[in-house]
Amino acid sequence: MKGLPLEETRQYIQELRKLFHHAPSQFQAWENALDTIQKRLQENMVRLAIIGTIKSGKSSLSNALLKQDLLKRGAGVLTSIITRVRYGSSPGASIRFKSWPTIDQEVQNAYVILAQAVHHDLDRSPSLNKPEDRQFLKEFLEKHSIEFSEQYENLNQERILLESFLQGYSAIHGYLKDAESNLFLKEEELQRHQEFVSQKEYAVYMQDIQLDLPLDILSRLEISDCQGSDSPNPHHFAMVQSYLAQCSLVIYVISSRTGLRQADLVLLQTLKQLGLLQHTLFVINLDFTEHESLEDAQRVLKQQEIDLRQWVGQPRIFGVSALYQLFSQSSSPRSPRVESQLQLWRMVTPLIEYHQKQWAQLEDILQEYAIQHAEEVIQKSEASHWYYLIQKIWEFTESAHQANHEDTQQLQKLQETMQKRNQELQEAHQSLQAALNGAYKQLRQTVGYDVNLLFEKDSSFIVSQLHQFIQNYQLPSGFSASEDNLSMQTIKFYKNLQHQLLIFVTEELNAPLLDHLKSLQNKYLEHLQKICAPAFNLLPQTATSHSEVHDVSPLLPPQDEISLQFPEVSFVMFSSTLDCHAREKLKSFYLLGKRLFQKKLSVFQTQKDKNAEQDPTLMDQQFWEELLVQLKQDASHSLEFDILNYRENIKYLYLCKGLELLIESIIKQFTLQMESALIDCDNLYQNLQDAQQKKEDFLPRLNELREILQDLPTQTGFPALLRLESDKSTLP
Ligand SMILES: Nc1nc2c(ncn2[C@@H]2O[C@H](COP(=O)(O)OP(=O)(O)OP(=O)(O)O)[C@@H](O)[C@H]2O)c(=O)[nH]1
Ligand SMILES: [Mg+2]
Repeated sequence: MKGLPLEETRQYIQELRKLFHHAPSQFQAWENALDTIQKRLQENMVRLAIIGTIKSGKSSLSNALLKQDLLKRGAGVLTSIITRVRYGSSPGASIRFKSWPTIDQEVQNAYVILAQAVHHDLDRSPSLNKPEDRQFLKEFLEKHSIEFSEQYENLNQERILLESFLQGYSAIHGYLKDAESNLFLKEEELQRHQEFVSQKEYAVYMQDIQLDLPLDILSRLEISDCQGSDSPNPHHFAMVQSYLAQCSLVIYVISSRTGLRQADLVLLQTLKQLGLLQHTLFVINLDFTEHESLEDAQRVLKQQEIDLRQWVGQPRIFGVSALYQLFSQSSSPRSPRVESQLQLWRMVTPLIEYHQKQWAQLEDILQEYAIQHAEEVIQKSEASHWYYLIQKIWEFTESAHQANHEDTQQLQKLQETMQKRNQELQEAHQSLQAALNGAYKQLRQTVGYDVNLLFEKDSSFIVSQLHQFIQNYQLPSGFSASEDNLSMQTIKFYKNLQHQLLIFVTEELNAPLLDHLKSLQNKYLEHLQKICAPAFNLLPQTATSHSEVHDVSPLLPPQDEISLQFPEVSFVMFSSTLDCHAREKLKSFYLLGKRLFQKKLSVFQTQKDKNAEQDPTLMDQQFWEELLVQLKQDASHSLEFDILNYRENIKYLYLCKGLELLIESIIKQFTLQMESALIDCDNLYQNLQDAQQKKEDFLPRLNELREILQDLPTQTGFPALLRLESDKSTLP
């Protein structure tokens, strides 16, 4: 990572290792500590989400920032996933596949909807991994292909999904496991990731994708190209929302052709609810062919500014052409088509100069934001971890140097001090573990209480809004009371209700829920921070006993708090939970509908016979209204079950799981710091004895290394390390 000289530190440890053959565990401990710092810096990246509606130019803009045409442009709606791009020392892609249980759930949900429409075997739960079930699905789709394409157009989504799963099976199944799994593509295969994104028979199997590139811009930023927020599938938007919840910076792409549209309002609302509007840069993607003059483009930009002002006081707006930037600055060779497009633009458009200025500003502001954030993070914790490590290495080299000069009495004193310190640290480790165990037990209860409150029937905004939604739900038009189409009507009802509910939940509830969970996480983090602080503060203190023996540089003052981050636990959105158990739900809707239908139909018939003069359409309407009341009751009941299920998942699979991982990582961090602080006395002396025999080589090299280490901290603004007093005489 840039910022701290971590690579130099690693090389330094390796050099030192060559000199001391007998202390492998000591060096391993330092290397582990370095790895952790590196990993934590990586996790503390500025996450930049590139969002906007479909085809606004998000992928073109991401590519322009990366200076290469790498991410699939015009990826299409069906295959929407998020592509994360991170720093990596060599280029590569990691494709994450869904787990078998997730795939089977999707297959079964799609199957049951199709099967119900054509009165097929509803009790079957086909599993894609079984050859006989694949054959069964294949025959099922073939048998009803005409019905599906001619009569049941509204079931297209399910049909295409099943077909894609079947088509992609032979190529993909080797990668799949019971848990999510990864496929890594190395440098020369990198472009292949586009196949996975753009071909729906592969894309249906994918969870998400991460690219690693050795680019400067990524040293502080993780860039994510998100799918269009207005995809007809509400789950796509839910994925964007859950990614946004982890982001600290957003680029919002708006096409100059369309400006802000209805679909943008929902996205803006989400940004507002997640508190991200102040951290959003708006890019108006200028289509050069649309604007004849600079004035025209500026007029469009002005209008966008007026519209956006309703959302954010001073929107930061940039008018650029993502495609021009990409084509003109791409590091890869240009195709003849791209070359002629560029030439044409250069001849006809009056916007190039304006674009260039705006682009430069956009890049500057991104840099500035990333550096500022990185500094905040570094200052907050990692720099002090690194400095602490450096001081430990320094103490080791100084002790080795000293031991080489001093008499046995001094050596013994040094050894005793080190042993005492080792013991103190072991004790601190034990008490930290005990304190965290206790805290975890208590926090589990708090989580239970907090989450129950969030979903409590009478007080929760979530539950009350959901019930309100069901109450206000209206049947879609086109229902009629005849028994022969009951099955299709039930599906229609189920699909419509489910779809409306999904949209409602993603648009109205997901964002406030995420925001609420974030504040719960922060509350737990603060609590744990207080618990850990004493043990972590002990780390620098234990060293003071050593500085009493030798005048080494003063260590960092104790920190009031250590910086903790809630770990990345995969979060299931409420909207996804609603899609589970489609088979059971649909069946129960169907049975309920059938039962009511038969009962009502006979009542209806007798009433109709008795009141021959009453308007039949009115009675028909009355029948559906009564049926609707019953169906709503059933839907409410099933929703309550979903809420309960989701509530428990949030508690145990998300928050408690996160806390468990967090506590694990705190202990690990402490252990690592402790291990890097422990000086392996026995090995040190064995090393020194060894070195005595080849003194001529050893001492000069050790002195060289001490020189290098002494100044390493000054690169980051820390003071140089202080030499041992007694050393002065031995220096030339
Ligand atoms: N003419 C023209 N085409 C553009 C412009 N910007 C992007 N495109 C093209 O429009 C198509 C969609 O652009 P993308 O960058 O893929 O847009 P997106 O927002 O990522 O689209 P989705 O991911 O499908 O939502 C691609 O074929 C681009 O090459 C532009 O300013 N002018
Ligand atoms: Mg795209």
